[in-house]
Amino acid sequence: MELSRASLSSVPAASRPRIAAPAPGIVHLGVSAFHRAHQAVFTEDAMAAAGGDWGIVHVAPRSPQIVGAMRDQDGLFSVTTLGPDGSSTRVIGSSAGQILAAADPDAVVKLLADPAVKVVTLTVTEKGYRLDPATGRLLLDDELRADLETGRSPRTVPGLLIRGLCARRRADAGPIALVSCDNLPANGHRVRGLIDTLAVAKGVSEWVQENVTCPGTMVDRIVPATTAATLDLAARTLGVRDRAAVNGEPYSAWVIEDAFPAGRPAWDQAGAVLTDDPRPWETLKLRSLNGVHSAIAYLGAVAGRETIAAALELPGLAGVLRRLITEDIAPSLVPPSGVDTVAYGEQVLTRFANPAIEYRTVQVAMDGSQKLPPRVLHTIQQRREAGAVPRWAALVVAAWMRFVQGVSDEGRPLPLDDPLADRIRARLAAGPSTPDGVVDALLGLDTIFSPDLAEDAELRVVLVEWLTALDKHGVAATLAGA
Ligand code: CS2
Repeated sequence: MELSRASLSSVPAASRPRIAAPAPGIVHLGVSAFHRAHQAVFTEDAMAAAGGDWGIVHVAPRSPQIVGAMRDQDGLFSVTTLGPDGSSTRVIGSSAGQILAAADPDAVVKLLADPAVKVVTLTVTEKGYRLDPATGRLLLDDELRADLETGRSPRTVPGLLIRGLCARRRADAGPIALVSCDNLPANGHRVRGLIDTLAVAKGVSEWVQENVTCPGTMVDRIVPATTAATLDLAARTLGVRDRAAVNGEPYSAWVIEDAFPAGRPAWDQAGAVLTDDPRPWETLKLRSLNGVHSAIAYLGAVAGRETIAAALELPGLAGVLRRLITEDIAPSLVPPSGVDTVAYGEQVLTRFANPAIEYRTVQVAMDGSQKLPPRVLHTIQQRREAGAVPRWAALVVAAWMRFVQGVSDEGRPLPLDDPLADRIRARLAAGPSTPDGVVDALLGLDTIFSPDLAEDAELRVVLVEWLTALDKHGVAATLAGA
């Protein structure tokens, strides 16, 4: 039997949704596994605690499978929490509709102009915003230009948003909050910059200034991609098949800037922290969690380790990561008051070691061109401005430079899944394959490395040293000798 409203009576009572089918109040763009295990759960819990019409209309930009699965299941899906000593599964009922934007972009535009919709949340990954990773400025490429300048249905996320806002203005549907739930630095500010630029292009700046807010957020839960094992475990626990099942770690956190002009769910009653400035949390999390995750991913993938937890067992790696956190990351930031960066880093390492979470190193390694700046390069930049040489953060960059060459220490191919893959390959092919040649070729990618970093001779020396060690001795011996 398949999961659906009709089959819910066969699901164990403790796993059933905590709310009845809600009326829509939120549009969510990007129906990722992470979203389903994070904002969808917080929103269900908020409605269970305090009511409100905050059902989520799920909009997938271009993934027919998830829209099909959720439609077949009346919007229901399950989240399995995987602890080191056992798991629990619950069905989430906060979805109030599902749309495939690629098939029906006008339906999305119409929805954004509906006065019942008061909040838009987004998990479209770093690259979905079309921002230059080094500067945060909007990249007006041909596709986005066509969304802005022609009457065709929008194909990009920024195009959908601005078209929806223009329709909302015409419909006089009232104010709205656009909430990025992606790991972008100062995500609220970046979305604000993006929307303001588009609003100027469309001549709607005044309305957008008065009616649209872009609250910043820090989002956190480790949610690996769904596999056949995820689906099997959900089916065994629920007694029905769930094609939209996800799994994640027990830890979950959400810090949200409280700037919602038309109201919001009582997320605070579901464990989220509402604040006037989430940025200290964002910086802490991006550099100390995501930066360390990327470090393990590049070193682990090159060393031939499949998962993050398996990579963490590489002799010497945990010690290197502790030095990265203590010597480079902690001095690069001011943590939220009452939080100690080194203690936070220890907690992160414990979370990464959870053996029940099978997060593949190559999944975290993807999109490095987008991830490196906020996760690692901002740490390096800050330390260089303070006159220090952040050796361990430089090792992470060298490991990325080693990874993008596409072959592991054991000679196996490594996937380069990155929006800049062609440029990265072209630069590598144009120069010598020596450590010096590779470092120079990649530092020349100006959408990743700011001029300050690209022209930093002292940093270059450390990168060449690390890359030489990785090339000559491999990851295992480099870590052992570090
Ligand atoms: C990960 C993140 O895939 C990745 O790049 O670093 O998805 C990470 O698991 C989450 O941000 C944790 O909150």
